[in-house]
Amino acid sequence: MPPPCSSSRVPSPDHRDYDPPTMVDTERYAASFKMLDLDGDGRITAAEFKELMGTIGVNFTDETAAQAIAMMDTDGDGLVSLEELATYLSRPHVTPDPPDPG
Ligand SMILES: [Ca+2]
Ligand SMILES: [Ca+2]
Repeated sequence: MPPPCSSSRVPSPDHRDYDPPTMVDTERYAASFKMLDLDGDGRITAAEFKELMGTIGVNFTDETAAQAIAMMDTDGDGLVSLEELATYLSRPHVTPDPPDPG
């Protein structure tokens, strides 16, 4: 006995290709990134970070700015991309350590 065909009783869920939801939502952080990326080249440098901090009245030295960049720079090229910024900002944060008086 052949099985009945052309049965449309089972609703077929959408099995279309879609991007896996594991990527960080960079769109969410694009505005913040643009604020930091002063020259608009798509990368935040330590100099840009330092300058931006200066505009809001926070004095960063070259060294502290580089340290801040390094915290976000996951691939180690010394620059922060939108993906890196988004990854950093979307990550759960721990309480930052107080500065070491040295
Ligand atoms: Ca830049
Ligand atoms: Ca990087």
